[in-house]
Amino acid sequence: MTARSLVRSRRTALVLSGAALLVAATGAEAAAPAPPVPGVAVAGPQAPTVGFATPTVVTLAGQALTFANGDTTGHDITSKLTKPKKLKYGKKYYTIQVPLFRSESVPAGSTGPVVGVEGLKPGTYAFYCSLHTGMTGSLIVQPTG
Ligand SMILES: [Cu+2]
Repeated sequence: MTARSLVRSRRTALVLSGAALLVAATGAEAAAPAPPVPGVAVAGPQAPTVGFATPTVVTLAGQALTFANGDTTGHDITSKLTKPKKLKYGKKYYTIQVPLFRSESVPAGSTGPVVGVEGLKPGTYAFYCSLHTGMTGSLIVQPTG
């Protein structure tokens, strides 16, 4: 082996080990779990005037959403989109429209679940407070993995 070919093979070895490091780093990044997503919507003081403290809320698909009301009056979270729901009354069936997701009216200083969020597909969903329709926001459901 000449001196020149020895230098060349050492260089090749260095480049290869660099590539191995790069692959290892990329692999570690891909294996890292998705960052946690808050899953909490918040109303703060003066919410009927200033709106939700979290006008944009983010969850992962399948994740629950909690509504925390830090205001001095009750609020809720109601989706703008509705879905049909069949009801039987006597012998007849009726179809009514219900929100895709909603919370009960949450009293001041309390928290409550926003029912129906876990079943949402990834996407962006507009919501409002049915007691103060000027309070509006967006829920972004992110895909998992
Ligand atoms: Cu409200």
